[in-house]
This record gives sequence, C-alpha cells and structure tokens, in this order.
Amino acid sequence: MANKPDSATLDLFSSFGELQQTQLSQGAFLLHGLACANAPQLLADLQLVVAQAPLRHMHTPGGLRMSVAMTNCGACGWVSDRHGYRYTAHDPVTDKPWPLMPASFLALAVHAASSAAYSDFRPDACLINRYEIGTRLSLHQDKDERDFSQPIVSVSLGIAATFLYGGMQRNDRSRRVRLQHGDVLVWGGEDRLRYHGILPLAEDYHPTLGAQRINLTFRQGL
Ligand code: MD3
Ligand code: FE
Repeated sequence: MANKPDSATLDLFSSFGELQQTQLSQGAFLLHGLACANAPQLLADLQLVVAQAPLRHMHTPGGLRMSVAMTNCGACGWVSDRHGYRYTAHDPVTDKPWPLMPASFLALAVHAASSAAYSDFRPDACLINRYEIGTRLSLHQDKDERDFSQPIVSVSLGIAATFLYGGMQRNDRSRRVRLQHGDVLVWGGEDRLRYHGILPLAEDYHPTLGAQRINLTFRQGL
C-alpha cells in the first residue's frame, strides 16, 4: 500500500502573525498557536462570561453527569439534560439570555474560519468547556446544529490535551492529535460529522490557567 502522509503542514502569514497550519483531512485544519497572542484578552473576556453564566456539569439524556463543566455565550447555547441535547436562547441555570459573545471571541473565530477557507462563518453560539485533571469527553458527533454546511471552530487554552479524531462511524479507528495552548481547529465540509473526543486530561500545570484546560467551540446553532 502507498505510504502517503495523512496530513500536510504549510507555513502561512496572516495579520494575526506567522502561523503554521496542518491540514488533517479535506475539511479539517489545525492552526497552530493562532490564539496565543490573543489569549490574555480571551481569558479576561471569559471571566466576564462565566461571572454571568456559571460553569456547570450538565447531565446526559441518560442521566449521567458530564465530567466536563460547560457554559455558553452568544445568541444561543448548547444544553443537555434528561430531555436531550439542544440549543436554547436562555441559560436554564439563571433563566437569563446567555451572555453576549465577546468581540475578541467572534473576531478570532471568524478569522480562523476564513484562514481555513470558510469565508462566511457567522457563529451564534460559543460553547465553553472546562477540563480538570482526569476530565474526558467521550467520542461523539456534533449534530445538534441546524446547518452542517457551517464549520465549527475550536480554541484550546491551558494545559495540552490529546484529541481523538475519528471517522464517520463510532468504531472507525481514531487518530490522536495533541492540542496545545493557543491551537485552533477548524472543521467543515466532509469532516463536519466526524466522531471526536478528548482523552482524560493528564496531570500538568499551565502558567496562566493552572491545572485546567479551556476549550471554546464556535458554532452556528440556529
Ligand atoms: C470535529 N469539544 O465541544 S474541540 C465539543 O476539546 C467538543 O472540548 C472538544 O468536541 C474539546 O463538542 C473538541 C475540537 C472539535 C470540535 C468540534 C468538532 C472537533 C470537531 C465537530 C466536528 C468534528
Ligand atoms: Fe464535539
């Protein structure tokens, strides 16, 4: 069998600085360190968001408590409870609308999508995931959004994690991709419905975030 590389790395230049981009597959791009320079602003804005909409452990429709703590900002937010998964305009914990998406979040997400060739990305939701040591996210598809032609942009902050990048079927073999502080992933096209997950977070320490990893995923939910 031909021994062809399964990803290609390019060096690009953008207004966000010099950046290395790895194409994982047809529609999936890893933008190495794209969010590093903006991380202090993102984290300051994140603090304002979680002060209004606290991180919480949601439950799966089967009643299991998720080990990832979550909240949202934007016009809508992803929620899970015993009735299922969906996007809502209000935070069920506070009964208030989700906090506005900070300008720093939106600018980064739109920039990342456009540098990966998705030029009309208009995210209306940002799901915020917090991982502590041992927290994991088992293999799943993101299919609660209305329009799968829209990509998803994800931003990793804090301690590094191992991302599982699977296929279109749960049992397809997964690749492992290390996600570092500041890395941005963009998923669209034929890769939009791939199974993916995060291995249990190994013990580590990040200079600004301590013993945690934060992931922001930008979606068009409605
Ligand atoms: C591939 N988050 O919030 S981000 C999620 O690191 C989620 O917190 C993980 O999976 C995290 O749903 C992984 C990378 C990611 C996000 C969405 C995807 C990969 C994706 C959607 C489709 C395919
Ligand atoms: Fe996901």
